[in-house]
Amino acid sequence: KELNIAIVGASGAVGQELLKVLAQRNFPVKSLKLFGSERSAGHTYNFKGKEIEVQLLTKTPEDFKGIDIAFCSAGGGVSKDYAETITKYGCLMIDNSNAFRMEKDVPLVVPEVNAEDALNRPRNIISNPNCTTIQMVVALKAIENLCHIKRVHVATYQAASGAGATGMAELKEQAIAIANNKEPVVKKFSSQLMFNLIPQIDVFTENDYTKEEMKMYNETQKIMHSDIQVSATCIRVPVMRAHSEAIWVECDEEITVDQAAKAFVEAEGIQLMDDPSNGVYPMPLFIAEKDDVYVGRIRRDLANPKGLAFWCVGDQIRKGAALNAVQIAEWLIKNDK
Ligand code: 11C
Repeated sequence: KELNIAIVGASGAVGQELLKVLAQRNFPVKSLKLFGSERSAGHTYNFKGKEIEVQLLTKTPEDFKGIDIAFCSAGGGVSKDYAETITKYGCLMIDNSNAFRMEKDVPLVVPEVNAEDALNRPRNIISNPNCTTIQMVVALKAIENLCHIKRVHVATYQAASGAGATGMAELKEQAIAIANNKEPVVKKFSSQLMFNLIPQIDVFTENDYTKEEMKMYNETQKIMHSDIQVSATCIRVPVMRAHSEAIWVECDEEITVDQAAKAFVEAEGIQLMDDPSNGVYPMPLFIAEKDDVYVGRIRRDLANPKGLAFWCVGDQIRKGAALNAVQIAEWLIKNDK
């Protein structure tokens, strides 16, 4: 069956990736409407050889009448403001923002982990988790299948793409400026990112963790239906578009490196890349634009007998956003009869 699709936030980094992913995966698109802000309305984008003009997003529910699925990626404020408009006539909203993720009547879905949650969506909204959470839970699920994970410590190394197309442009402009002995311009990030690390993503909360770090705590529990405790430190790094994570898990029982490696090999959506003595491990430069989550550097945690440490890299715009949203839709096409 072919579907009528909309993309809200078509000009953004994720909107643009959605166009690519839908085309590359030959998603069954009958018609495609693009929506955007005043700034992007009127632009045209190519989809499978056809130029499609971005329409201004307004509060006219009729614009979404007949649309089966709207992929939304225009920020939390827009998602909140327009959810009613989008869903009024039965359109399913697959929302990439943080607007509804923790709401009880909105499923938060990573198909490799909790696809079935997508079937229960009373508001006709499904949330796509934060990118750092998505790649981590794909990897954690493989371990959880072996043995319950009690707690996780994670340090993230997050690419400029997490701050959108303007974040990527700023990193590139800073690199060019520095190479030309000019002062790098800082607009999007709180400090110069090139040649630097910024240990703050999103704002701080009352417990001194950032919102980004608390997303990893709360979203992981919701997706995995687990009491798992996640303590994260999220860092912005001068990498273009794949996020990396150093992860330490503590399970109820001891699991071996071989058991974990086998679980990663067998898991859906994971590529094991783990031959450190030959310099083989995932690196963000080479994982950009790949679909899967890459795992390597698996080892026993020296500081914890029931612990295991590993390294995990995933493309932030793809599996961390656009691809995961499209995979939710693909799963529903197959399973929501
Ligand atoms: C970043 N993870 O890397 C963020 C971007 O809640 O959807 C996505 C924020 C979100 O900056």
